[in-house]
Amino acid sequence: MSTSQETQPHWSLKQSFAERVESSTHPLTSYLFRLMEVKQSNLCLSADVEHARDLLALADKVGPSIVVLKTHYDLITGWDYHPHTGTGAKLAALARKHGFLIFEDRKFVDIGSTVQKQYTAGTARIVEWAHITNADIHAGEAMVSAMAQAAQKWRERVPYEVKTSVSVGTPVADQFADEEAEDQVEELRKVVTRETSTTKDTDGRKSSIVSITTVTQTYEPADSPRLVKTISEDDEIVFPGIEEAPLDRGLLILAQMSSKGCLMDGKYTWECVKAARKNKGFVMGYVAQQNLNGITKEALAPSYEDGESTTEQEAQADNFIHMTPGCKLPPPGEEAPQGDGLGQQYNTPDNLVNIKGTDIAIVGRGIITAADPPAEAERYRRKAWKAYQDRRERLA
Ligand code: BMP
Repeated sequence: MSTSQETQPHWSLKQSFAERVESSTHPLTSYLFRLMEVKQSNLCLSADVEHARDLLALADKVGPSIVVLKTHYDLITGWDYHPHTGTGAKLAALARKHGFLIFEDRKFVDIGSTVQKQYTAGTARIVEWAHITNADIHAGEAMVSAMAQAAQKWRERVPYEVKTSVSVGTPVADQFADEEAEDQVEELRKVVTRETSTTKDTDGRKSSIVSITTVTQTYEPADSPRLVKTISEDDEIVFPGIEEAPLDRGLLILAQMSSKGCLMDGKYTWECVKAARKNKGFVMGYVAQQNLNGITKEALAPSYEDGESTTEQEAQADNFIHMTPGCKLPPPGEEAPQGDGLGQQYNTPDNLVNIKGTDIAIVGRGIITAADPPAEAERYRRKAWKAYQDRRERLA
C-alpha cells in the first residue's frame, strides 16, 4: 500500500519519542513515550501463554525489557477474576514494579451499549487492570465514543472505593450517588419483605407492616489513587525510573492486521484514521502494519467516496502511536521469518519500525517459545530500538 509519507515523511516519523511527548494529545501516550526513552525499549510482549501462573511468571521475568505487555485474558486458563487479588490485580502490580503498561487485546466490536458493559463490567472488568485496549471498528465509529464515555465514567470514580452497606428501612432515592444505585433502589422497592408483624385490620382483613432491606453503595475516597490494591508487600515495589502510570485509559484502533487474506481494506483503514482524529482524547493510536500519521484518503482508498473527510491541518497534527504485531526475527542463516502455517505473517523489527514507520514491535511466540525468554526479549528489545534509531537517522 503506497502512502504519501514515501515522498514526504510525516514529522512524527523523524522525531524522537522524547520529542513527541510534547505534542501528544493523550496523557497515557505522553507517559508511554517517556517510558520508552527511560527503558530504551519499544517492545511489547504478547503474553499468550496457557495458564495465569505462567503469565505472571513471564511478566515478572520479561518485564525489565518491555514497555507494554499484551494479554488475551480469555485464552488464559486459571484467570482469577477477583478485582483486588486476582490475575488482573497481580499483573497491575507487576506493571508498577517493572514499568510497563498492560494492553488487553480484546478487539471489541459491537454496538456502543454492549461494548461499554463488556469493557467495564462482566467477569473481567478490563478497564480496571488494562491501561490500553483495542477495538475493531467495523461496527462504526459510535462504539469508539461509547467506550470513551465508559472509560471517562470509570475514571471519575477511580479515587473512590465502593462501600456497601445493608440497612433495613425505607430507602430515599437521593441517598444514592448514581443512576445504577437508583436502579437498585427501584428494584429493592419491589422486593418487599413482610417481616415484623401481621395484624387484623378493623374490617377483619389481614394487613402487613412492611419493611424494606436496602443495599447502599457509596463511593468514598480511598487512601491510594490506585484502584486495584494488591496483597503482598512484594507487590508494592515501584519501578524507580519514572512515576506510576496515569489512571487514564486509552484505545488503539485495529486499523490493519498481519494475517493473510485480512479483509480490512483501505476504505476501512481510512475510516479508522478518521475515527482516531475525531476521538483524540481517548484514542492513543493504532494497531497497524504501517504508519498512518498524516495519511490521506488518496493514499488509502482513492476511489472511496466518504461523506466527511478530515482536513490537511488535522492530518498534520497526527501524533498517534503505532503498535505492530506479526513480528519475528528470522532463524539463524535465513533472511526472512516464516509464517506460522495458520495465516500469521511476520516481519522483522527493522522492516516494521524502520521501514514501515511503526513505533512498538509486538512479539509473542518469537519470545515465549525461546529457550530463554528473558534473554530473547532483550535481543528483540535491542533490535527494535536500533530500528527506531535507524529510522530517525535515515529520515534526518
Ligand atoms: P505471535 O507473535 O505469537 O504471532 O502473536 C501475535 C499476537 O498479536 C497474537 O496475540 C495475536 O492475537 C495478535 N495480533 C496479530 O498477530 N495480528 C494482528 O493484526 C493483530 C493482533 O492483535
